[in-house]
Amino acid sequence: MTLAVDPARLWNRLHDLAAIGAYRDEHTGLMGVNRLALTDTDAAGRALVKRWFEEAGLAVRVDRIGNVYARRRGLDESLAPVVAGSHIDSVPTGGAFDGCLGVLGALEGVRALDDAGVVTRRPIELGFFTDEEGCRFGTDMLGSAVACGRIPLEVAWALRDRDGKTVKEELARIGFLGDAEERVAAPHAYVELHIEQGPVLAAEGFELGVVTGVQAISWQELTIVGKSAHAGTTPMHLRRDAGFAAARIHLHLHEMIESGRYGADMRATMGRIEPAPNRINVVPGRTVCTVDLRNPDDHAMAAAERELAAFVRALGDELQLAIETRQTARTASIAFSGDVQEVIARHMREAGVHHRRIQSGAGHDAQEFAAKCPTAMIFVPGEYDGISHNPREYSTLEACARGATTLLRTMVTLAS
Ligand code: HGY
Ligand code: MN
Ligand code: MN
Repeated sequence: MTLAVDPARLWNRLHDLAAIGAYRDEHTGLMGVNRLALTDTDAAGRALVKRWFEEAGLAVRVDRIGNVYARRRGLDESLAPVVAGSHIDSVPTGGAFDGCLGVLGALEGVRALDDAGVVTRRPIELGFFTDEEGCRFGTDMLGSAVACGRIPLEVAWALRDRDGKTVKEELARIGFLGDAEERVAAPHAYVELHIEQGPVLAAEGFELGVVTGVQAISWQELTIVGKSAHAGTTPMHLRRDAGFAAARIHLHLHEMIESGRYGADMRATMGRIEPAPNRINVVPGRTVCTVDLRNPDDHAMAAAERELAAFVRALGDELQLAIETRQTARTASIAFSGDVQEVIARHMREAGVHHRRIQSGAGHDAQEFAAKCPTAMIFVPGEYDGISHNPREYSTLEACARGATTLLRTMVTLAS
């Protein structure tokens, strides 16, 4: 009997969840998703998925960092579980698939097991992790990093958003400050289904991807302090322009990449640039900006961070500005388990799915579990050049079902 998920059920649930925090995007005119971590919309999404877990007869627990697990009993409850999770929080301009496909795809897999009356030897645990995106409280993979021991619970609880609200206060406010132990015992294995969020699989005509690993991630927040001044009366050489400094840093990042010194795959993003007082006739006296660096090569990443730090120091001296840099996230590149990759690839081969191995450009909760147990991921292709963190994010019903069925069969193999 060949196990498979119900495509329509998965598709309907993806869209039921996407309706929570839905907004009409002014630029694309499309309906996007805005479920920023621990906001009321995230709370509503959490409550809906938690209810779906309960309706599927799973034993649900909420831990102290707000991670939600749903356990399906195995024949031998003493064995370590196979875990399949992802996240349901989104960036403010999100789509229906990022994270949600992995959580709902795993849930549909468990429902298919129930429909088929299959009980696995090992327990299976589904899960969604708190603030994977990291763009409200400043560091990514927050819930899974606490679960796997990279970030201490107290540090995570104390993180503040730009209004000064802490993670702990917000967890309590939305009713997800659970009491279950947040540190996971090592699962037997961890598998995550996710959209590629890049152009490769679709462009090369592959139906699915077996993910080999995740590239290194470095996030920094720079606070540049100069002097606000009159735009008309202040001669250029007397200015301490904190906005100009951010522009110089932004330009330097692109020069670093164009130099090729850090490899062909280096990526840099200045996603946040906030001058103050942000008025047309005032030279910005203060600017907060962020730098997101990505590189599959750890040495090249470290070299790029060193050069950027040296450039920022020299720029501060040149422009007579104080520039404070705070590292807000830093993870090394991760290689996923070859054994788990092979289980995934074998199920793809047996189903006649045209697939390839692929490195992940985005960070994922799986990168944290790779430190605890054999871990790998399955990618489904994204349409429209795999655009993501944008309401145009899209993958087809067939691709999502194919990915979820592969996840299901992989979970069964690992749990048997
Ligand atoms: O930033 C990332 O790579 C992921 O979307 N959190
Ligand atoms: Mn994601
Ligand atoms: Mn994302």
